[in-house]
Amino acid sequence: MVSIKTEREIELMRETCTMAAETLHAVQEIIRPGITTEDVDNFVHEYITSRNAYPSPLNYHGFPKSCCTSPNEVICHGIPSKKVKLKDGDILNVDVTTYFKKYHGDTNRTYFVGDNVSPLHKRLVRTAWECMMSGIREVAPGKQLGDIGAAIESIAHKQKFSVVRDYCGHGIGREFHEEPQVLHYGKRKTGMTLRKGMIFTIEPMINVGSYKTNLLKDNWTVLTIDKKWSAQFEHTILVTETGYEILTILPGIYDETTPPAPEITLE
Ligand code: EYF
Ligand code: CO
Ligand code: CO
Repeated sequence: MVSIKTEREIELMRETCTMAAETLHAVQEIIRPGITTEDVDNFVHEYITSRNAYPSPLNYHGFPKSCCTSPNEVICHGIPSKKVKLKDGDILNVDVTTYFKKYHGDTNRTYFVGDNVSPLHKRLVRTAWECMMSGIREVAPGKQLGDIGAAIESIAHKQKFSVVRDYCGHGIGREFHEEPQVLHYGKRKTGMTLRKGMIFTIEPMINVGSYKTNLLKDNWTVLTIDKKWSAQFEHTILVTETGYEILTILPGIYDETTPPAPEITLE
């Protein structure tokens, strides 16, 4: 059952989602060569708990940390660790979910570490962002989930990148993960029809090489099967009367007009 949020619930979702977006904005300031992914986790934990909120990943299905940190060939659910030190030229996805006033807000971004990210990996990150935005632009009452997946796939494939199929977006609200599952691939005019008041994430994972995944023995960390790099962006989206509202943007600071690597133009 997909829940249709009331006006009061939407207000509460705006609050938690804004906090998640503010956390990611603050994280940007600490990302540099030499820090560890545990430093990122400590920062996220302190930022969220000092605002009387809770980091949703902590203890979720037993997850041991407050956010996911996924560098380079890690697709998602990377566990922050003092053994993982960031290097100039790396990329790092940080995935933050806040639980505030009983509602979850979920967002992630892929950051450049230092000034020496390769042109290929800059294009990968820019493409992942364009994929997410193209999926978001499909959202409106009467449109179908397959329209979102088809839009994402078409942008990724034009760049000769692949779309991860094993992990997907999800409904969100009182629960971290609710129905529906939001696939990042698919066919237009297929799948569930969108209705005003639905809230879900769109979070495509885009790979340089194969779309296939490899779950590490820790049972959390998801890697690309060929060790080529992967990038991801995520927003929490409300279906409105006429289209969509992105709940995890910071207007004028981080919104539809602020792509990563703006110097790149995609063919
Ligand atoms: C193989 C978890 C991880 N699940 C999802 C638990 O939606 C998320 N990000 O946008 C999301 C974040 C986390 C998460 C953090 C921990 N988990 C459950 C089952 C398998 C798994 O990884
Ligand atoms: Co997330
Ligand atoms: Co999510």
